[in-house]
Amino acid sequence: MALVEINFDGIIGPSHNYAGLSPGNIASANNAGAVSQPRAAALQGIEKMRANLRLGLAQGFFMPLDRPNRAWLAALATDMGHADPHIRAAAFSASAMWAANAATVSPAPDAQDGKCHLSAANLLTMAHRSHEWTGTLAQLRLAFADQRHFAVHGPVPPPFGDEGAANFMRLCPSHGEAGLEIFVYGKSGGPFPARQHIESSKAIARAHRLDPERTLFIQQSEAAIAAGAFHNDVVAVANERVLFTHEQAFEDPEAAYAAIKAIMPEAEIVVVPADRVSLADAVQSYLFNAQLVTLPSGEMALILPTEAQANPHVWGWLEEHVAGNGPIRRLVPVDVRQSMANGGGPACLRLRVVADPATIDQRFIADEGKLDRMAEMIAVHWPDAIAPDQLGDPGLIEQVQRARLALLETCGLSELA
Ligand code: SUG
Repeated sequence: MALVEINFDGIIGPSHNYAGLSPGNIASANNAGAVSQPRAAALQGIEKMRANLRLGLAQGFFMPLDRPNRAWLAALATDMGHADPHIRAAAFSASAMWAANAATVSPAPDAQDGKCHLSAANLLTMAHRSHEWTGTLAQLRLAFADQRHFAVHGPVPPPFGDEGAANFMRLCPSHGEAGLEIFVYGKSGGPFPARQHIESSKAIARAHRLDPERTLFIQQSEAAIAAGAFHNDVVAVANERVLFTHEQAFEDPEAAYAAIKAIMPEAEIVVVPADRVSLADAVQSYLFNAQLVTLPSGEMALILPTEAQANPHVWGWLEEHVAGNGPIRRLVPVDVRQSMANGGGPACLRLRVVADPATIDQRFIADEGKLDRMAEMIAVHWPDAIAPDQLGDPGLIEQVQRARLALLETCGLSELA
């Protein structure tokens, strides 16, 4: 069985808007009240997938969730016509696009039962994300229905926050071999919420039947959270034997590196020093919110937002790294500006699953033809623009619901309706 890394991107939903719903996420706060462009946003996401396919990478996708979430509003004894504005915005958010937050995934070689485990994240720290998991779980159960190969778990119960793979890294000699799983958690007390609680990470490690000898729990630095790294994947990313990290990503970096090396001596830790790239530059440019991938040639590439190219400190450091002997051999900037303006870079938009693609429901696997058909659908149905005061507009709500149903039908996934 050939295990490969497949990136599942969240299709950017037709209700994409800037409501400023995520305290601690600087881009979301700065763009609160701006007019969004859902059609352009979704097409940027499709182009990112297309570019990855052309690099020879395996690509999948997840459908947008049904928004507004009427069941959630009903549980709050309200509806879009009557809800308070912040509840209305939370019900309407397209935040499920950031698929890195959908689940934590432990590939089969790491689990004692030899299955790939996926745990839907509860995302309970942010109201607008706390109701994603029901739709996400339904989709995971469909895509990874083959129980010989996959075990799909529901979310960790409250009050323990879990943000899925955004606070999770895996180091391994190659994707298909047993690896070291690293859970990064935050401690409350700073100016912004610490969204990933250690209790959740430990529960997931147990549910996934991981080997405790090859599992680490590392504390995210409080300075990073305070600087706007609301998820660890804003300041660090791993691929195979390489960890690419900001110097201030972890509360005790030297202890973290030593613990990693003790389990995996061949790990290569590339640290970007704070005197070259400040935490503020890292958060503004999303340099680390990149897809660090192994190309078919065996070389590693960093698929990163164009904002990183525009930041001279960041780009200068990267160019030096590539010119030298560092493990990252190629830089591939992608335009995901609509998502970036809500604090979601290339890495936020994808969930990594290491599996044999043949064991996954093929309706979730991308090829160029499917991407073409999706792009056509999006061009016809996705709203051109959404201003924050439009969120309760019945005409917009109807358009958003119809648009999603049209995409589901195009992908043969109407059963998710
Ligand atoms: O949870 N933004 C998302 C961005 C998630 C990024 N994901 C990762 N780092 N993996 C969040 O903060 C903004 C929504 C708004 O403000 O309307 C938002 O939810």
